Amino acid sequence: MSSVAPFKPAANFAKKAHINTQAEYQKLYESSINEPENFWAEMAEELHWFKKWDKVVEYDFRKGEIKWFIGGKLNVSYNCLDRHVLAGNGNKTALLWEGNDPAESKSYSYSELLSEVQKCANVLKSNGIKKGDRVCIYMQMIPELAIAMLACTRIGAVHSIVFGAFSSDSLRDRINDSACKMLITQDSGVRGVKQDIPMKVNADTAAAECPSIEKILTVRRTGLEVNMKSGRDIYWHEEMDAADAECPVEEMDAEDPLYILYTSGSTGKPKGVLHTTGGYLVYTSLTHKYVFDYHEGDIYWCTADIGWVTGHSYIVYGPLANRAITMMYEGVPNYPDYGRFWKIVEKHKVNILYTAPTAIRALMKEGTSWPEKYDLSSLQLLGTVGEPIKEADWTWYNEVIGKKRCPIVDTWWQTETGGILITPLPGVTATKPGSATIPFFGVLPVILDEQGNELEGAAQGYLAIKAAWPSLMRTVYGDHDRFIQTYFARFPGYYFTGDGARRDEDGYYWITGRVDDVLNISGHRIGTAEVEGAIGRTDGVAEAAVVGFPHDIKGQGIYAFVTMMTGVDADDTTITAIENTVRKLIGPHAKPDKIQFTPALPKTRSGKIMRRILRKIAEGNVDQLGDISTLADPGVVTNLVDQRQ
Ligand code: 7RM
Repeated sequence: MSSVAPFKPAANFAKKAHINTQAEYQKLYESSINEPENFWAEMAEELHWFKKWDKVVEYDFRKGEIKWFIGGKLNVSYNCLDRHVLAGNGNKTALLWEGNDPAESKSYSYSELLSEVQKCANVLKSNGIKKGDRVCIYMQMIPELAIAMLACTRIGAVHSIVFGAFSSDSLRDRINDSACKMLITQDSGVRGVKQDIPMKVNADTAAAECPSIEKILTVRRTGLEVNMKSGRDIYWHEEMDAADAECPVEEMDAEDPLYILYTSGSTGKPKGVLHTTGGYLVYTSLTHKYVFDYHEGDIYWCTADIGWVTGHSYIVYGPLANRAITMMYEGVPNYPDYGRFWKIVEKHKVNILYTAPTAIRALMKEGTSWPEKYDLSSLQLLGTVGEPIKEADWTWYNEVIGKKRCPIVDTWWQTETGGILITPLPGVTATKPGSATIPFFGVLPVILDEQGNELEGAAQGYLAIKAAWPSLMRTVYGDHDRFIQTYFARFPGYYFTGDGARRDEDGYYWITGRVDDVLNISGHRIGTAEVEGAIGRTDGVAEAAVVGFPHDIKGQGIYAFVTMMTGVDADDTTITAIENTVRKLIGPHAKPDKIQFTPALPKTRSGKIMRRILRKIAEGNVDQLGDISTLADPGVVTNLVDQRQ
């Protein structure tokens, strides 16, 4: 829990914000909860519909049935492009692209993007893709990725994007799960120091075991010579050159599938999260406008990769539906050096920056000299997503990057939720470092106890959502029963998030982490995130991950894996310091039983700590580590096992 007083939005920020009084937020929130049909009908009017819906919403969580804007007809590409061009805004910038190489950047106006998307849609069509067909996209962060997505939506094809760092095996499994007909990729990719990520080679390896793939469309990014199989493989530039520049849009039903995105569950194979058309676009555009307080002309940069949901909703669909200027970056935060993010902010005069705590920690570890080299005065608003942010990291972001001028929106959501559910509204909500604060319009979070009782007031328990919102996933592709079992069975009548949360006396939500990470130490419920936050506030500590292990007396003991800042060595006094900090910030019951220092934590390529592996190591089951292929650096594990306490 934060010890500092809440941070009120700066007066000059609040003055120009879309929503800037508590009364206004309250009024809108209440109407969204009390009269959801009226509220969402009004919000949906912001989009273009070929045909209005007959009914706003119908759902039954027990059956996993969710429908929004029933009978409505619209098209995502039309809403993101044509609509703006037809309104006379074709010359306005849509997409800014910054290459991995600092000398490379590009920009597309709305007209230019529309013309590329139409050509690409024709390429898909002439290669046999029809409405409802699945198209797998396996690319790095290049403009053609966004163009391909929008082209799919134009003709009603369903995209399934596989993050560009996944192996060919993962790619194969995802293609096969949804029987994709086409695979779109690039010759090879550049990302940080990596200059030849073998995208087409991986695509070929995967496709060899994917009977559904009829065509592979390859963008030439690096010029690397790749194998082109005749009859199957086609080049993007050749097809685009030959394609007609006009492609009419398909009128889609609001509930027609828009995309599939695979996400890992706690067990088993990845789930194909399915999102549909109308509700998703209404919700992502609305949240993008209000959470980031987007105003015309603002330069908006979400640093996520489009291979994850954050990139889908908040690089491409939400921003483009709002006619925003959205930036896409091909590289990594530390290439060619730790100043790159700040150099990009200065170069493009970025106003809104949305990134992840893991990136903040990585940059913070290198000290303040990097951000100090650059002019960050264009920044007006900062955002975070993906995991709870520690107070020290929040403070660094606020002071060193935002110069205490920029509100920070800590946005809680999931692949499954499609859009941001718990977040401050930057012109209104006083923030508390580490809290995602309050629900967005139409979102009714509840805290449940073990038996599924709703807890009132300040409380801690399971985070569930009591009513449907428009961008909630509709099914697990090909396995509706798994959808029901995973999200609606544990607490009937609610959507269960899989997260634990605490609500404080002001009604603010504090995400404590996945519930499989909640520890029970001598009957005390302790969030691993809480202990990690405390350890992280010890001098010299860069990052910590905490898991449980079986303990004879306490039931569960606390095992902490700790990484020190670059150049800081851990010794016995560090252990004492950590124990003292934990005791002081949480209580003696949260003191780690074991502390293992490690040069690095095992992380997925999206930066999430793989606790499953740490738990096995902590439990001593080092022969049961399971699949470690999704780790960014599998080598980390050997060291962890060797140094086990
Ligand atoms: C957007 C995204 C979802 C899980 C979720 C949480 C954790 C995400 C926050 C957060 C604390 C946040 N989708 N999470 N945002 N925890 N504060 N602001 O990350 O599907 O990849 O992950 O991430 O545990 O359940 S995701």
